Amino acid sequence: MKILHTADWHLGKRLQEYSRLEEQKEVLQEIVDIAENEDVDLVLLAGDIFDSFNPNHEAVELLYKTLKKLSNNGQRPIIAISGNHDSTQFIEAPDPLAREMGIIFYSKYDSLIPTGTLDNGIQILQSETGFIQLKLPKYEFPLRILLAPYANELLLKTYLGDGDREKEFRQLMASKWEALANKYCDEKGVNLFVGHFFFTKEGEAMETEPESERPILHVGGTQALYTHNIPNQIQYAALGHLHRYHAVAKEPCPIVYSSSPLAYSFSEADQEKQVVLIEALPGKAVNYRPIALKKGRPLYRKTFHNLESALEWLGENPYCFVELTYVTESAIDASTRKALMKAHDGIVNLIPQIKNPLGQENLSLKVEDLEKDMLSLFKMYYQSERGLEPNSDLLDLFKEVISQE
Ligand SMILES: [Mn+2]
Repeated sequence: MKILHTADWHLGKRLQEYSRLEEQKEVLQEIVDIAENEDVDLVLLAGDIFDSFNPNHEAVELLYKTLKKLSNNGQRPIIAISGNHDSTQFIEAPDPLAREMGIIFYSKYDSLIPTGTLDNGIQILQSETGFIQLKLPKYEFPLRILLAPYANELLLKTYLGDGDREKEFRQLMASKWEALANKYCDEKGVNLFVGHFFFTKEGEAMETEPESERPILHVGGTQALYTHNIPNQIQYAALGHLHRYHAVAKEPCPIVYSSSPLAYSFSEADQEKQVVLIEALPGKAVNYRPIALKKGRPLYRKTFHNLESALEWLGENPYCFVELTYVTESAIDASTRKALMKAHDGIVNLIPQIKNPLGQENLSLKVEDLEKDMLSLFKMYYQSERGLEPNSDLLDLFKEVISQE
């Protein structure tokens, strides 16, 4: 049985003022093509389907059109869970209609997927909250999936006490998963886990989440789950949340972040984006391999010391987004700025890096500085950050801002 694992589509996400919708269309078509070429039996979409709770209609349309194609008009089941960027209500809303096409949305811990046979012959044999057992017409053996959409504190507050909430959270999730696995997951079927959480090996230094991925609501601290919280019966854990491809652990099974299909922030500039193809049979270790995605504009962080080399590179790399650092004696003058911006339509940030900055290297405030007025403090701050004095226009603007309540 072939399973395709993808996550973190973040449909509707922008890079500052730049829309990514056309790139999202292209890369999702690339994923559809992979599913077709590889003759995939099932797709797992591990959360952060949209970038916001209120996605715009282009993003919504892109999701539904893509899932229709990805499901091969209902022949290839898709299991999609919500992430921390998704509205649980919104994700599950089309479920009754989508389920008829073998597309199952799951976002709430108290939701129960109805059992029965769908039009496409897929049987939903058993279900419980956070669990589904399927049978695909092509295979004799059943497929069990633990469903672990992102759970915020509001969803879980009724279950958690006032003690060590993070530990309680882990125990709550682990015991639920263990109970489900013990009840349903034996070696006569394929057993999978799909989740949207931050997983780490217990005791290992914690990798920081990308800034945009830090949940707004935590269950105590960082809300990390441990890889050993995944039950032993599970053969592959398909995760979403971290945007880089990352096989977190091999025990008790491969626990893998597939990566987002596009680089969504400059902290992802050097990452290759992928989907994961898994081959699974009952009672055996799975085979899995990442498949690189090529579509979309790559993101680069580049530093230049003169205009000529910057223009040359920009000319050679028209199809990308770039955060351009320009090393200069003072500020970037207007004609240089204009020449750079004219040369490329994807300069997202233009950052001056001042050589040999004047004055002190770091801003270190003394007690007497606290007596100073706001304008003097702003000048000190600006000088320490940029290495030069703020010009009169900027100071006027600052005065105007602080004069308003
Ligand atoms: Mn996420």
